[in-house]
Amino acid sequence: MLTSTLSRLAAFAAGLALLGGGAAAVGAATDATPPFQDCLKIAAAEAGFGAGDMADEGMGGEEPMVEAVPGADGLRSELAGLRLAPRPAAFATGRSTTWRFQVLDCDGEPIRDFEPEQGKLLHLIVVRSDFTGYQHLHPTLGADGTFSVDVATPRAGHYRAIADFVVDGRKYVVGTTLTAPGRATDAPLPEPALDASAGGFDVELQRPAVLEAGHEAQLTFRITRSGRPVTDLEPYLGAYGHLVALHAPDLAYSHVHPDGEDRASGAISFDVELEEPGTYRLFLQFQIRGRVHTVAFTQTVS
Ligand SMILES: [Cu+2]
Repeated sequence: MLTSTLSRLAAFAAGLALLGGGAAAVGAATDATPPFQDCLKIAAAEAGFGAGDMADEGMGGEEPMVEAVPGADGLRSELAGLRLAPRPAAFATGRSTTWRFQVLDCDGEPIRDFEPEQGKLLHLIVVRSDFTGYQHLHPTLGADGTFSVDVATPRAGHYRAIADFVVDGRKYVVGTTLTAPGRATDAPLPEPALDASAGGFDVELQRPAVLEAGHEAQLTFRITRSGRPVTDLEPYLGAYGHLVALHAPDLAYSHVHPDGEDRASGAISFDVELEEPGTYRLFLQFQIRGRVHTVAFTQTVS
């Protein structure tokens, strides 16, 4: 125990020494330090960005697809030169708290040049460790590069905050854990199902008989009200439906690309490729008459 603490302290000291060296270098020769875009570009290439799987992903889609940096699953706060830097916040159980954070570049400076995706600079998903309390939020970016957003923590426990954004043509997903104090217990994940309801709407999931990890599959959600297909789906953030897939139990985040909709029959389709076998919770959001509804499905991938 003591040894590991000591070695961690040593590693920390070494890190500090490195930081000090970097700062000295910056001071000595400003020209030698590339602007943060170059630094991030190099870090992304080192992480494997642009190494190939763009070709098949880009085919057939109508919208230009932004390629994600490898490892963009929200499981880490640092990714390819970027770092999610949360401000300390005292979350109170049972209410909302304003949370502030920055995204720091290679030089530790807050990034301000976010490229809007689906009309927003940054998409933030917040969900409790047991996949309850799902929130899809759009934090406001201040002039100093600080984002702020009201986050609800209805129950005590740990919440994962996952930020999805585009910088310099690359998609990044980083995450951190927010804690609401108190005694916390996790509810078991609901059993896999093909039906879910919210706000008076029933949603049926149509999928291939087997979902295989690493293989693309089409998922179609059919929305009905009182047994009749809805015909009044409205665009929400530039699409008729938004789908987020989170892997259990680690809450790893997957991107899902919309594949079209049939408004006359209330159906929304997605091309989904889930990389890891296991259990997933899928969160679908759609808008009808100005209101956004969220339904969730548990699904198993072999
Ligand atoms: Cu969003």
